[in-house]
Amino acid sequence: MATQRFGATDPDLDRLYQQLADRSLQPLWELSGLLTPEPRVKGVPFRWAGRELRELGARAGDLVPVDRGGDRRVLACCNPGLDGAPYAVSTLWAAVQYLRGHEVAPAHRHTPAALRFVVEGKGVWTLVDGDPLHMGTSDLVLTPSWTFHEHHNPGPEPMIWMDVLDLPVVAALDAVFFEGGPSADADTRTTARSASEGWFGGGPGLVPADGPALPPHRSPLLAYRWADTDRALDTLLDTSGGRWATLRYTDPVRGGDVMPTMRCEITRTLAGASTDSVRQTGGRVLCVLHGTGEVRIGTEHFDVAPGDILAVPSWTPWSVHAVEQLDLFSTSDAPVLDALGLMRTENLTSREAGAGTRAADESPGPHLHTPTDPAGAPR
Ligand code: GTQ
Ligand code: FE2
Repeated sequence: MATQRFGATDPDLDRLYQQLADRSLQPLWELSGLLTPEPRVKGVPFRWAGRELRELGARAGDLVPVDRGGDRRVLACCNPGLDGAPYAVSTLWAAVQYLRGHEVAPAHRHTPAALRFVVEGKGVWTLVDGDPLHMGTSDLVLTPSWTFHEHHNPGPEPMIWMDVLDLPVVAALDAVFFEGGPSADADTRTTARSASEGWFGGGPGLVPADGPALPPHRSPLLAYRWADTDRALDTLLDTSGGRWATLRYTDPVRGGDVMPTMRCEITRTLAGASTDSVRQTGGRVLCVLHGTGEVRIGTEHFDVAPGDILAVPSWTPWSVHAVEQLDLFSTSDAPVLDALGLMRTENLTSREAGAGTRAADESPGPHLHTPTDPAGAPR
């Protein structure tokens, strides 16, 4: 595509504009929309209904073999504001993957990192560099950048789950690499406990004194089990006395985010309670795990049910209003913004209410500050 040619009534200036365009140059003074007062966000608040994702996933299971296109039977959530790009928000891929009974999605690896979150069903094993990780109901399973992964469904029942990848970020950096790999032997794919959990999933605050070398850029623990998450949420709510609480999934040894590009959190909101309305820079994808209620994103209000996937674009306020107790899994690109000093957060509820006037029963859960948060950033 040729460089845009600007026009001017002054013939000398017009000639300059022609010369600039001929040399692939543009005058900044004619350009607009670059340094905007606030982020100009193209992605829109959106919800993909869990019921439809299940139906369409199953339909794809009937019609499409697993090997067509990227070795995976995946339906990508495409934000309608993103000009057809297959991304849920500008920085995150979100999708559902459907694997029929006795199917195998073959081994491959790529520089974009992935995570799997299981809303319902169980029985698939994901092998990550050969380590078999069971995908149980409500579990979080990681496949970090450049790790080989393959999905095996040895049982008769189909299974569907959500994938989130940092693909848009890696693609924007022109750093996408992909290669196929050999699939593992059948007898190594269904062990009860992965090596990753054997080493690093021993228990709260317990890590091996002489364990294997830590991978430099991500958590050595690759599966986060629902029994632990559920118990931790109850304990946190009980301790804080709040009506909602958020847990962050972390590297059990170093305490940071599970992967360098994606932050995983889960928010439990008690029946009848509402979370604060907050916004932050960077995109977020939500997945409803349990319960019903309303998720508000910008000016949109979505009545949600388990399996729903929602897009929260950058700098867009969002909040949860639980009818039944509501568990909401969340992935954001916050580690990227933190690392680059670009994270800004704003709590619109406490700003409206003024400091100290918030009702006691609406007090938020404890805030987890990351060490890289700039001290001066609004929160
Ligand atoms: O399961 O390996 O949703 O490679 C997109 C790309 C899932 C996967 C996706 C992938 C995978
Ligand atoms: Fe993959």
